[in-house]
Amino acid sequence: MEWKIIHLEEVDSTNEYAKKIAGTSPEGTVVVAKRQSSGRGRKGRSWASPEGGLWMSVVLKPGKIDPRLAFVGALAVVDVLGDFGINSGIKWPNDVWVGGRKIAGILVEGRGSEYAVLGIGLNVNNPIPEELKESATSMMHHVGRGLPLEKVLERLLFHLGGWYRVYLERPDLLMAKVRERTFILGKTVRVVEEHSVITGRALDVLDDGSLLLEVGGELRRVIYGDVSIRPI
Ligand code: BT5
Repeated sequence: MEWKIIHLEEVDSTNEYAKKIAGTSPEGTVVVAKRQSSGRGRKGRSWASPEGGLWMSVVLKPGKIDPRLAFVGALAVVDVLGDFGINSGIKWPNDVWVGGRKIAGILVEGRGSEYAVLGIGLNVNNPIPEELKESATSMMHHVGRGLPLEKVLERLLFHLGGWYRVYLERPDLLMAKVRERTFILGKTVRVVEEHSVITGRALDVLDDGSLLLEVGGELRRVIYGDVSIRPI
């Protein structure tokens, strides 16, 4: 993949910026900002984005938007962390965790068949806000020193390109890797939906990206996007 990188000092959200230019920009356009003034998670949640982290969004044109694109980002993050000696796992559907804490989040947005924007927030050298100290961590914390952001970005794009190709050509292999990296499988989890909470054992990630749960002896399929999962 040919990457074309747009570096910004500050922006509201790299996903918002990328969506604005996606229609007229080629696949592989990357928007990176030093700071986001209103970084976003799913469902309007906010994403803390002080200077020192890697906040970026990539314009992709795979033909249709598919929630499994989030796994392309998550697998690439797991690989980058591996390059820096950090062991991590995917917390379905869109987080990467290290040692019980969230180090990265993925946000996929898009417009039908036109484009997809794959946003990745990865805590690198940035401070973790006080209210997230119990639940979030950074690469610097695990490596014991600050890391060159440019190098982290370069490795991330390298892995993203690789996993994106696997997604396009062999989605079955992508999903096999996701299963291997998903650390909640076999564990009891709490699934928090908008109006309900269910507790069950996570059995599998299915080929369409949904999570298969066993709840009181019955199988339940949980679709990506509507839930957050808490290990218990
Ligand atoms: C996510 O949402 O995890 C997706 C985050 C995507 C962020 C990237 S940064 C570049 C691009 N531009 C954007 O505006 N967004 C993308 P969700 O699963 O909804 O998780 C959000 C929750 O994570 C928040 O409610 C906090 O609890 C927690 N959180 C916020 N900031 C965090 C941080 N820096 N590190 C770890 N956890 C954080």
